[in-house]
Amino acid sequence: MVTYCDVQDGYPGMGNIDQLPQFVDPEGDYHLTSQSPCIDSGTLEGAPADDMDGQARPNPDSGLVDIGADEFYGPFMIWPQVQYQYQVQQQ
Ligand SMILES: [Ca+2]
Ligand SMILES: [Ca+2]
Repeated sequence: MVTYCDVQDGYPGMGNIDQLPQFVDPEGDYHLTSQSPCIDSGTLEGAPADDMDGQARPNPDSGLVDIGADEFYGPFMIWPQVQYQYQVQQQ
Protein backbone atom coordinates (compact mmCIF):
# COMPACT_ATOMS: atom_id res chain seq x y z
CA MET A 1 0.00 0.00 0.00
CA VAL A 2 1.49 3.29 -1.09
CA THR A 3 0.17 6.40 0.60
CA TYR A 4 1.53 9.90 1.03
CA CYS A 5 4.23 9.38 -1.53
CA ASP A 6 5.41 11.41 -4.47
CA VAL A 7 5.24 9.02 -7.42
CA GLN A 8 6.13 9.84 -10.98
CA ASP A 9 3.03 9.41 -13.16
CA GLY A 10 0.99 9.05 -9.99
CA TYR A 11 -0.06 6.05 -7.96
CA PRO A 12 -3.41 5.22 -6.40
CA GLY A 13 -3.39 5.74 -2.68
CA MET A 14 -4.33 8.34 -0.14
CA GLY A 15 -2.13 11.39 -0.12
CA ASN A 16 -0.04 10.43 -3.11
CA ILE A 17 1.10 13.26 -5.32
CA ASP A 18 2.69 13.35 -8.74
CA GLN A 19 4.95 16.37 -8.84
CA LEU A 20 8.61 17.04 -9.17
CA PRO A 21 9.94 16.60 -5.62
CA GLN A 22 12.42 19.46 -6.18
CA PHE A 23 15.34 17.67 -4.59
CA VAL A 24 18.55 19.57 -4.03
CA ASP A 25 20.19 17.20 -6.50
CA PRO A 26 18.04 14.49 -8.12
CA GLU A 27 21.27 12.62 -8.87
CA GLY A 28 22.16 12.06 -5.26
CA ASP A 29 21.09 14.66 -2.72
CA TYR A 30 17.54 13.90 -1.76
CA HIS A 31 17.14 16.78 0.62
CA LEU A 32 14.07 18.84 -0.10
CA THR A 33 14.33 22.43 -1.22
CA SER A 34 12.01 25.14 -0.01
CA GLN A 35 10.05 24.87 -3.28
CA SER A 36 9.33 21.17 -2.84
CA PRO A 37 5.66 20.12 -2.99
CA CYS A 38 6.62 17.29 -0.62
CA ILE A 39 6.92 19.67 2.32
CA ASP A 40 4.08 19.18 4.78
CA SER A 41 2.32 16.75 2.43
CA GLY A 42 3.01 13.58 4.40
CA THR A 43 1.57 11.84 7.43
CA LEU A 44 3.04 10.83 10.77
CA GLU A 45 1.47 7.41 10.38
CA GLY A 46 4.28 4.96 9.70
CA ALA A 47 6.86 7.72 9.49
CA PRO A 48 10.06 7.40 11.51
CA ALA A 49 10.48 9.89 14.35
CA ASP A 50 13.67 11.22 12.76
CA ASP A 51 14.52 11.98 9.15
CA MET A 52 17.68 10.93 7.32
CA ASP A 53 19.56 13.82 8.97
CA GLY A 54 18.50 12.71 12.43
CA GLN A 55 16.20 15.70 12.67
CA ALA A 56 12.95 15.23 14.54
CA ARG A 57 9.76 15.19 12.57
CA PRO A 58 7.40 16.73 12.04
CA ASN A 59 8.89 20.19 11.64
CA PRO A 60 7.52 22.46 12.95
CA ASP A 61 6.52 20.56 16.08
CA SER A 62 2.83 21.05 15.57
CA GLY A 63 3.11 20.89 11.80
CA LEU A 64 3.01 18.22 9.18
CA VAL A 65 5.47 15.59 8.07
CA ASP A 66 7.20 15.95 4.73
CA ILE A 67 7.04 13.23 2.10
CA GLY A 68 10.23 11.25 1.64
CA ALA A 69 13.32 10.62 3.74
CA ASP A 70 13.97 14.25 4.52
CA GLU A 71 12.16 16.61 6.83
CA PHE A 72 12.75 20.14 5.61
CA TYR A 73 14.33 22.45 8.17
CA GLY A 74 15.64 25.09 5.81
CA PRO A 75 18.86 24.82 3.82
CA PHE A 76 21.08 26.64 6.29
CA MET A 77 20.31 24.15 9.02
CA ILE A 78 20.97 21.17 6.79
CA TRP A 79 24.20 22.16 5.14
CA PRO A 80 26.64 24.02 7.39
CA GLN A 81 29.15 24.27 4.53
CA VAL A 82 26.61 26.15 2.41
CA GLN A 83 26.03 28.61 5.20
CA TYR A 84 29.78 29.03 5.54
CA GLN A 85 30.19 29.80 1.84
CA TYR A 86 27.29 32.25 2.03
CA GLN A 87 28.93 34.09 4.92
CA VAL A 88 32.24 34.23 3.08
CA GLN A 89 30.58 35.78 0.04
CA GLN A 90 28.94 38.42 2.21
CA GLN A 91 32.27 39.72 3.48
CA1 LIG B 1 7.26 19.60 7.66
CA1 LIG C 1 16.26 17.15 7.17
